[in-house]
Amino acid sequence: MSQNEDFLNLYLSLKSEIDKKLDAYLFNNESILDGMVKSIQYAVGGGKRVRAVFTFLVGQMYNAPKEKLMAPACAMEMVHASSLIMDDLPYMDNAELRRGKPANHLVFGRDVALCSSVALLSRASEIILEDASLSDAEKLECTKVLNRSFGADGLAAGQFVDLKLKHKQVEMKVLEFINERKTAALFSAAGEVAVIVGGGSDNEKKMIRDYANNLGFTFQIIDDILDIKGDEKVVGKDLDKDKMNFAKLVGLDEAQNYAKMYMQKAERTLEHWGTKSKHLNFFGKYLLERAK
Ligand code: GRG
Repeated sequence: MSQNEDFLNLYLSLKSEIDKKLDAYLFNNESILDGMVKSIQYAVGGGKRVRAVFTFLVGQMYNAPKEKLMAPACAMEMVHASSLIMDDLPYMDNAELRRGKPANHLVFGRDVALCSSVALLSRASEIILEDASLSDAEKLECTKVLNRSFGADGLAAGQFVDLKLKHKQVEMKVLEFINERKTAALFSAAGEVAVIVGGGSDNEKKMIRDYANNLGFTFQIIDDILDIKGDEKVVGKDLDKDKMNFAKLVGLDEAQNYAKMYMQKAERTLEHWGTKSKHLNFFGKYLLERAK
C-alpha cells in the first residue's frame, strides 16, 4: 500500500469514528424536541470532518489516547456546523445549498435553524466538560480555546468583516484578516486542543497555531478558487462567483501559488515533530488538492 493510500484509509476510518460519535452526542430522548434535534442532526450530518480529523492527526504525534481526543474533536465539528447554519441564513450569506442538501433554514425554518445553531455551540463546550477521560485542567483549557475560536476575535469577527466588505474591492491584508478569523481560527483551535490533550509545551501550542493558521489559509484559498471554478454539484454548496475573495483579487493561477506557498510555510513548522508528522504532511496535500 502506498503512503498516500495509507493516509486516505486512516482519514476514512477516523471520519467514520467521528461520524458515529457525533450521532451519539446528538441523540434525542425528548420527543417534544424532535423538530429542533432533527435540524441539529441535519446540520451536523455529511461534512468532510477535516477539523476533527486534524485534531486526531495532531494528537497522534503525542500518542494521545483516541478516547481523550474524541470530545474536543467533535466539539470542533459542532462549532463548525453551527457556523454553517448561521452563514447560510438570509441575512448572512443567503445560501440555499449546503453539503449537497437544502440549507437548514429552508428545511426547518429560520427560527428553528437559529435555535439549533446556538444549541450546537452550547453542546460543543458541554461534551468536553462532561468527558470523564479528560482532567479538569484539560477541560478548562480546551473549552477556553474552543470558545475563543468563534468569538469576537474568531469566527464572529471574520464573518462581520466579510459581510461588510463582500462586494467591495479590498486589500490583501484585509482578506488575510478575514481568513485568519473566519476559517483558520477553528483549525488553530482544533490543533491546539490536541497539543493540550497530548501534553505538549506552550511553545508547541504556539507552533501548532502557526501551522494551523497557514493550513487554514490554504484551505480558504482553495475554497475561494472553488467558488469561482468549482462544480456546484461536487462542492455541494452555493458558489458565489461575484463575492470578493482571495482568488478574485489575485487571479486563479496566482491564488493557487499562494495556497501552495502557505502550505509550504506550514510544512516547515512541522519539521519540529520530525517523522511523527508524516500523516499531517499528507493531510496538507489532501487539503491543497481537494475538489470539494
Ligand atoms: C458564532 C459559530 C459562530 C459563528 C458566527 C456565521 C459565522 C459567524 C461565521 C461563518 C464562518 C464560516 C462558515 C466560514 C467558512 C469556512 C469554510 C471554508 C467552510 C467550509 O468548510 P468545509 O469545506 O465544509 O470543511 P464541510 O461541509 O466539509 O464541513
